[in-house]
Amino acid sequence: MLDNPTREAVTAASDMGVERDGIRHDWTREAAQRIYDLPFNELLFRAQCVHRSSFDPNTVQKCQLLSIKTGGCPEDCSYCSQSSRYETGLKASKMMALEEVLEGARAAKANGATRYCMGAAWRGPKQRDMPAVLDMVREVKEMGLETCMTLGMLTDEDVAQLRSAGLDYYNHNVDTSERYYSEIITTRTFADRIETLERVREAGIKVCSGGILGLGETDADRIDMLVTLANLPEHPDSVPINMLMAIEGTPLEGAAKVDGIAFVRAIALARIMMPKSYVRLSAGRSEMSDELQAWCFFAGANSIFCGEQLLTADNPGEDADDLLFAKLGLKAEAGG
Ligand code: SAM
Ligand code: DTB
Ligand code: SF4
Repeated sequence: MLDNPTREAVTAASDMGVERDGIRHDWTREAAQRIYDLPFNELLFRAQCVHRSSFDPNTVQKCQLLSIKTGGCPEDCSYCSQSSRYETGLKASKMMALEEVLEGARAAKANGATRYCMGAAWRGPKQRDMPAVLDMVREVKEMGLETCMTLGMLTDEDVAQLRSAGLDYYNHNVDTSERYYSEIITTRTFADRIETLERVREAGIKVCSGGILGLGETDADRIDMLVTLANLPEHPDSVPINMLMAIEGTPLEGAAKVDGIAFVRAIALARIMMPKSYVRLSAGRSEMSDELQAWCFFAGANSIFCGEQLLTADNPGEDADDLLFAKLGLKAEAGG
């Protein structure tokens, strides 16, 4: 005879400190590792229980990306197509005109996106760029979309300006564990990233922060990265989990593929440790099977990037996603 699996899972979840509203900021690597290492069925069942306590399990948020300033970036992020240090064949371009950004936002809205995420290939914005960026925030917001920007490191002045323009979210990923970080990026530190996240949070802008799997990191690095996010003073509102899209010409062009089961485990761990955050199944979906994506949704991912392009790389596009949502009986979250 089987024990009552639901009660068992709830009791175990409570041992892990994730019962009721489930917000904890004192995760240890050991506690996280124990969850990550659970038998797969057990882990997914627990993640699904946690997921259902805060979210409708059949609704997925759709966000659309736009690169408002592409390429020519001075930073050396080893995974990135936009760093000027690598020959990736990407053509650098100037900042996009406001009307083009709004055109993209209108199309995104028509496709069911509720958030528009605008990214620039900068170490951080220059003061001279800010007026145009702030206009984009104001006008996209005016269209009834949530606004998100990812512009690199921010100063106090930058966050104050973004806040007063009404920016809803700022994306800045920790990318990997503190230990592994310097293997991937040398032009700014893990501490720099945490500092920008702190500024954003203190200014009252919602935080979007996650990372990438597939940079050559170990399971322990993946767990440490998620523990860092879960132990921030507030859990990020959105946690994008990217699977590396290996870009030709970057130092990581030949990186080994991430094991799908390990990827699902990371999603489940993010869901359990940050029960009220949107966990976004981010870059890499164009190389994932429907089955792998389905497992990610079951493990607690409830947000995706929609559209045919991420910033510079491919994404499945509307037709493929419509089909996937229909097969899985998922619906897109309604806009405000
Ligand atoms: N330049 C800004 C910055 O780095 O903060 C904003 C844009 S940057 C491209 C945003 C994030 O996208 C990175 O932090 C990284 O997590 C993710 N990303 C970039 N290239 C990727 C790739 N090839 N595969 C997966 N994720 C990637
Ligand atoms: C995030 O975590 N992933 C997005 C968004 N935040 C800015 C970017 C993914 C980029 C994938 C590679 C590319 O398009 O160049
Ligand atoms: Fe530049 Fe951002 Fe790419 Fe790093 S991830 S090289 S900062 S665009």
